[in-house]
Amino acid sequence: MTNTHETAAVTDIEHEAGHEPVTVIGLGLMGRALAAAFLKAGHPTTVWNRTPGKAADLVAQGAVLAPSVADALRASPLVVVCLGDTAAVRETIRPHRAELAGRAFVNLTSGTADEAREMATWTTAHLDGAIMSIPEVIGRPEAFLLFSGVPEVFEQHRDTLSRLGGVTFFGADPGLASLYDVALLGVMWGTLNAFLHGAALLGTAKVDASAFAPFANRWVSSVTGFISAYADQIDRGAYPAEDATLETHLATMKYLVRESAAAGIDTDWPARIQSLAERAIEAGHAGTSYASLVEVFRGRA
Ligand code: FVH
Repeated sequence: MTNTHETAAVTDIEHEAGHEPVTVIGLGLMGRALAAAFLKAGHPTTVWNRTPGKAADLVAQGAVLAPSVADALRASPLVVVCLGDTAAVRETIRPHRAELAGRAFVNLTSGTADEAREMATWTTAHLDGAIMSIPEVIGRPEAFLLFSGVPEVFEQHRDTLSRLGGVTFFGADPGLASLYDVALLGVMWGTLNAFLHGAALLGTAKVDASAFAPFANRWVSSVTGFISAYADQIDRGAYPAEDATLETHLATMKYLVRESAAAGIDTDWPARIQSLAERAIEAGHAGTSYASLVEVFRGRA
């Protein structure tokens, strides 16, 4: 077996040459996109998938299909895993974790922060990552990926990982990339739910969703400005109502609930928005800014 120092030296040489070998385990929609991006960038790429037939296109492009997980792990100094969930990673990788010694193990499977921290105990060279993009854009500049874990491992493999898209490293806590991931997905679902609710509401007046979309997009772009201003208030722990008080927001929220009820569409979403604001106001935040709602989410209001 190659020792850690030899593997590290080999990795350095190949890294400098810009084409270190990579193994991709998991060839679902995302795994295939990851492997294709590495291949396109000229990295010798070994792949493994539970259902081997999914490797056919990649093999045609030059990938090597490993006959077993252990062979796939042994093939490269950098191993990227992208499976359906953490249970699949445990089932697939943990029995072979001895093979991870001397290799960088990068888990791009979605999971919780604690799951990432547990996986970090399998090997000394672990990174956990979150992919904030769809398969179609992987390998393009608009794709972005978040990482945390062993800083030296990230630095050593940064260029190779950058073949997938823009990369950001959040430091040594292996759970932090996953925490960012779920927080950002929450932003996505909250925004999309609001859009879908609005589309349903306007649909009752025979307005097409595609007519609503440009206005929604323009408004979301304004809301990004609110996010930056409120982030500063949250960090300062002070919520001066520089734009509107929470009480003013609440009065308008009630229209959204009433309009939804009048239109005969589901009122659950706006009623929840209203209820969050009411809880903050009951806790004394009537005259503060919308950002004071963070105290409700923190469980303090
Ligand atoms: N697709 C996307 O847009 C999102 C973007 C953000 C990040 N996610 C995460 O990426 C992980 C994989 O997602 P995916 O879209 O590639 O998922 P599938 O196409 O369903 O492929 C799943 C692969 O996992 C293999 N697999 C599942 N269970 C097992 C198991 N018990 N043992 C071994 N392999 C397993 C599956 O194998 P097979 O069904 O082809 O044999 C696929 O390779 C995911 O965490 C997303 O949240 C993607």
